This record gives sequence, C-alpha cells and structure tokens, in this order.
Amino acid sequence: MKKKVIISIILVLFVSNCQKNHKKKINGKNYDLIWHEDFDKEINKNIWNLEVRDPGWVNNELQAYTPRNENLRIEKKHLVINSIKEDYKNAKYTSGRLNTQNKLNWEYGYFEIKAKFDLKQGTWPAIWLLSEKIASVGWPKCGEIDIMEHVNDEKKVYGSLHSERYNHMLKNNLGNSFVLNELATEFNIYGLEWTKDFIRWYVNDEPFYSVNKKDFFGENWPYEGRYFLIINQAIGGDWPGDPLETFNSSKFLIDWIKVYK
Ligand SMILES: [Ca+2]
Repeated sequence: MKKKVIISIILVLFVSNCQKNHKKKINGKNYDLIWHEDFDKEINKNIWNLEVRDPGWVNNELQAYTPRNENLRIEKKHLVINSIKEDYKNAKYTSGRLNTQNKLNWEYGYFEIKAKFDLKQGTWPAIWLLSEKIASVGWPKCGEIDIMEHVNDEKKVYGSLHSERYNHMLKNNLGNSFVLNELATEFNIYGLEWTKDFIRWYVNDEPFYSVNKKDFFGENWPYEGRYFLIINQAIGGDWPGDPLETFNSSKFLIDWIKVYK
C-alpha cells in the first residue's frame, strides 16, 4: 500500500513536471509549447539554413559568414556561433549566421531563447524574427522583430522593431534596453510575446518593453503573417564599431529555443 502511494506521488510529480515544461504562463496568459530546439546533436539542415555572406553585405559589418565547423557547430549541447579573427578570402573576420527561412516560421506566440555571449568590443550577437514577405516586398516594409541584441561590453540587451515607418535607417526604430548587470556573463532567457495587438520583450520572464499596435501603427501593422528566426553574431559594423586590436575570437552560445502558442 505504502509503495503504491509513493509510486503514485512520483507519477503525479513526473506528469506535472512534464506539463510544466510544455506550458508557459506569462502575463496571465497560458501558452502551449509547439516547437523546441535543444541543439543536442548536429545542426538540423531540414530546419536551419547556414548562411554564406561576404563582409559588408549589411551594416558595413566586417565578418564573412561561413557554414564551417569553425564558425557554426554543436558543442556540449549548445549551438556555438564562433567569431574568429582570421584571414578568410577577402575578410579579416569570420562568424556564423543561421535562419529558418522557408523551412519553419510562425505567426504570433511566445518565443524564448536561452543564450550567453561574451562582453567584447566589436561583437554584435542577435536573435531576431524577419517576415517571409521580405522576398516579395523587401526590407524594411516586410517587418523585423529583434528579440535580443547586444553590442560590445555593454551590460544590457536591446529589444526593437523595424518597419517601413520606424527603422534604424530613419533613426526612429522602436526599442528599449534591459540592464543585465551581474547577469551579463551568464546564460539568460530572452523572451518575446507576439500577439495581434502588441509585442512585449522579456528577460528571465521579466517584461521590459511593449509596443501596442494601436499606439504606433493603427491599421498599418506589419507584424502579422509568417516570420522566420535568425541567429547570428556580427563583428564590427555601424552599430558596435571595430573590435580591439587584441580581439582573437568570441563565442555566442544558444542552449535552447522554445516557441509557444
Ligand atoms: Ca541544449
């Protein structure tokens, strides 16, 4: 009898734990897990496109993006984006950028990513969403949602939006930052809640910025339809500026990604 009770308790704990991992309550709303990426084995090419780009392709960035193991790999169950100072073709730096374009995309939901980066001058790790409409209407009209960006040795991260009306070319992109302080060198969970009425940014479940459709966009809300995920680490360029002469390499680690609906 006693044994049966213990087994029952264990079973209840197990089931409730499973349910907990597949559910997310945020902002008083319940979400169900619809997709997760743990980066436990090799990078799944059925989901991820590994980009190949020359330096200067966007934002006057210095790196070449390569799909090589040196720049993109799974290590200790983490995705590693390793940026390296090296002569590679016409580049002085190499790094990694991968996306789910035309393979996996979402409209609305709660997105969370557990990630960690170095605090180094010249680095620009980013986790962001871009509309699949980019192929037909181009940027910035398609819409861009930056879940997390970090530059240099700052102890803060940024969340922002780009669109035809508000973007960094016009210097009026909508955004805010979250101060990390002692958390800056740790793994943190970067969250984004995207609904038909608002977009809200979180760090470790703490909200720090919201944009309401009605306040800024009225009927011209570009944040609908399918968006794909991009993860990259740029070196140099318009925002962070050059790395120091002593820069050698810098790792951007992603432990997992979860998408809830
Ligand atoms: Ca992992």
